[in-house]
Amino acid sequence: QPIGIFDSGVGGLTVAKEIKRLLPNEDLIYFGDTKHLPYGEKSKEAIIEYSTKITNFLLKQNCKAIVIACNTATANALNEVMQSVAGKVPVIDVINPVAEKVSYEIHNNVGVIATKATVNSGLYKKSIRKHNKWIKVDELATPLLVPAIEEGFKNHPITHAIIYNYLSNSKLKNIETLILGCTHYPLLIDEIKQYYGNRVRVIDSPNIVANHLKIILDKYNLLNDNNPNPNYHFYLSDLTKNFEKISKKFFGKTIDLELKVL
Ligand code: DGN
Repeated sequence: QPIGIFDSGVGGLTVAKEIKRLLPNEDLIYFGDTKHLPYGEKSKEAIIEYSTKITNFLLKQNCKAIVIACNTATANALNEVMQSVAGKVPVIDVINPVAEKVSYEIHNNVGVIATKATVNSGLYKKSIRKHNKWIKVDELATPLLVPAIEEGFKNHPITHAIIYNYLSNSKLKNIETLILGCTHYPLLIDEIKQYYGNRVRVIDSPNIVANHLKIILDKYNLLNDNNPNPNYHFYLSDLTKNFEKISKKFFGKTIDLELKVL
């Protein structure tokens, strides 16, 4: 049985890649909702509709676990996704495992950069404070980063200008730790680290999420140890050149992209 992973676009690939690395025997089905990208600008109702439709589709594909590889979908539709799944398979989101780990390991000022819809939900702050109410959490919406990434503007002066503009915001002035609260952002991790030098620790969220998934699959006896040629299948609600380019780079030449409108 495959693991189902979804995001609005290429962002979830940062999580999928880490899952592939830590769980090399697992079949993966990835759904990129490129037709509705970016989620960060959509209403809660729309994000719930997209997320639950994708979840039902992944359940129909017989997925043994669902990974919501999108912060915006987690922040706005986690409860509804859980309802759709109705306990049939585990659901792993990208905010709670990261917030929990950070709240135990970090004891200083934490900054979160994310889409508008994630920041508006306040879920990172709530989730971190649930475990450790002494941590100061500052969240900043950085909506121009996703379009820049989806346009393939890596190592580009426009992206550098956007990063500089956002990270110099006074809200993030005193942080010592930064959470990339959008699964697209690790694609710019080098540029972000370059801005801070050694001053700020940038959390590796995809690694935390993939580890959490591994623990959950193990707990429910769902790990696949004997599958030397795993299958990776990608569904997209709109076939975009950039997705093709980035997914090939991440997963090699053998990936299978299929258009699927839900
Ligand atoms: N990658 C998604 C996230 O983690 O929030 C959002 C990207 C988007 O659709 N704006």
